[in-house]
Amino acid sequence: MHIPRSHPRAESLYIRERLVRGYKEGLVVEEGLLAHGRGEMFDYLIGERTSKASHEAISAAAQMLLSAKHPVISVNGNLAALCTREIVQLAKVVGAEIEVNLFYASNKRKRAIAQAIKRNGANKVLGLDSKFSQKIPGLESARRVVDERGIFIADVVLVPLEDGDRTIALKKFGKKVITFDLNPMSRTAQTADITIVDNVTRGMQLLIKTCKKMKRSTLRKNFKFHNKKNLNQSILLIKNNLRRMSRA
Ligand code: PTJ
Repeated sequence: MHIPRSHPRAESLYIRERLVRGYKEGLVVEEGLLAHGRGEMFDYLIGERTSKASHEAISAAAQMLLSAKHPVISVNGNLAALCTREIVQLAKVVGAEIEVNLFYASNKRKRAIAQAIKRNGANKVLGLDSKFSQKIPGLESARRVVDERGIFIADVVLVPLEDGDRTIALKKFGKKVITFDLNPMSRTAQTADITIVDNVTRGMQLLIKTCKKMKRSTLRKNFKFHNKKNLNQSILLIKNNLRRMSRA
């Protein structure tokens, strides 16, 4: 479908197209399309742009990733479809491993996702070889199966579009968790160490830029970030936008 650039919602329609293409190529599950719809609704409520609070969260995430000893980017179907190139770029900038980890797991989809990432320049993608499988304790879903060279030994895990149970399990397992979630009230958003309330399509690009800039300057060793306070700013932004819309 041709979407004219002048269309008022061109950007979100392009994003939707990318996700549908990902679905047709076998990267995304049907449930992923539904999850995206949920995200679109929250994106609308935050004004479809990166807020001041999200810029702060991105800055904190860059600090955490660059200071990590063994950072890992956890990739699911939606992230693979929306940010294939960015996953590889970010991994290179911060020296992270890339691991495929799916809620609705199948080997076929894992392979399709890994191939798409490799086509965009990654040499290595973890999470496919059962020889290296380990389990995160306290988790029932397929996402408990992780790679012993990746998430299992990671100190910092970036888990965009995550489900609440795994965030809690990862935290209990001693990991620092960074997430992208457009819903500031979700269990993942509320449980992670750093939640970036932004569309992953905008946020990943900004995170890469911020990491590149920070690498050139000095990293602050003991940076402080209050996730709950930051999330409250996003909730307030939604409240104010709703109030403005209902007054108009
Ligand atoms: O590929 P799989 O098998 O691992 O499955 C992935 C999905 C996304 C289906 C699975 O993780 C899932 O069901 O996720 P949830 O629990 O629906 O959570 C998705 C969260 O991400 C929701 O809070 C959405 O608001 C949010 N979200 C959706 N699209 C975006 C987003 N956040 C940032 N950017 C988006 N583009």
